[in-house]
Amino acid sequence: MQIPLSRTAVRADDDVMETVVLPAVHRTCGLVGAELRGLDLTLDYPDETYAAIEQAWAEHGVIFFRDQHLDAGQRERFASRFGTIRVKQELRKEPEQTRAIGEGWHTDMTCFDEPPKATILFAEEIPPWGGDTQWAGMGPVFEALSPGLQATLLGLWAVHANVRKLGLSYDQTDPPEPSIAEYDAAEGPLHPVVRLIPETGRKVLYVNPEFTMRFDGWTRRESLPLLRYVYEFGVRPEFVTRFKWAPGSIAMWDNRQTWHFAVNDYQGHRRVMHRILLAGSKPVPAEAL
Ligand SMILES: O=C(O)CCC(=O)C(=O)O
Ligand SMILES: [Fe+2]
Repeated sequence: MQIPLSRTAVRADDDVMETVVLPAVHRTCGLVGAELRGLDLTLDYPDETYAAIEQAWAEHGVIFFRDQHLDAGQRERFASRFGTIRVKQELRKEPEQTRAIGEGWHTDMTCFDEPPKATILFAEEIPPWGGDTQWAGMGPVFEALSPGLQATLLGLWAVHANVRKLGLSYDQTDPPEPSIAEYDAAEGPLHPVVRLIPETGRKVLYVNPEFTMRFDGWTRRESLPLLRYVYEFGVRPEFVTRFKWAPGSIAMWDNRQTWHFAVNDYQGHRRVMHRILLAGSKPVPAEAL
């Protein structure tokens, strides 16, 4: 059923507003993800509407909109409501390309001291089947660990891969296999293993399979068994939501508290997305209890 739009939504050049329109929030799974309905994102809304979107976003980790056909200017205008745009790019996989960006569980760019706060993906062209994306919620994952393991992780920091890793993943649309030697060659920033989400006060696990190399003060060999444990635990189905795209779909994920995985199962078909990254800040460590 189509939810009627409130008359309070106005075109960008109209300064008349009456009452506030709020999105309807529908969880996509029990622990992570929500679809927001009832808004037309080509319109400008009062601040309260964006505050409601932000609240749902912080709470659910990743939010989705459907049937929003925005042009480049409208995409930027929408994204700017939530922060400073750091990167704008097209994410395109052509029918003859076999590799895809993000086909492994990861958080975007934790190889930076200040990893992006969020990523927004706008779907333009979607293959006839496949090409879904999955997200795992690191708040629910941390909360489901034992108090003993939570306490251990709360005291730790982790070394993430050097920024050169970024080139392999993001500079090319069809990246070659990363070389283990290059992956291990240089170390990058230190991030807390458990970070705080200030808006909700939530503690979230902040290591990820793509960029985290080892715990600070531990060797990689010592770190891997525990890292592998949380990587396996973190993608249990109850922590994961999966989104089926259509042209006009939007996913925006809080890159501080989710991992994502682009499912590369549409060989021979084109997929075109527009991607905007919002600037982040140095992760705030969660305090030990
Ligand atoms: O294409 C996708 O679904 C997600 C790709 C990805 O990892 C990203 O945009 O950061
Ligand atoms: Fe990504």
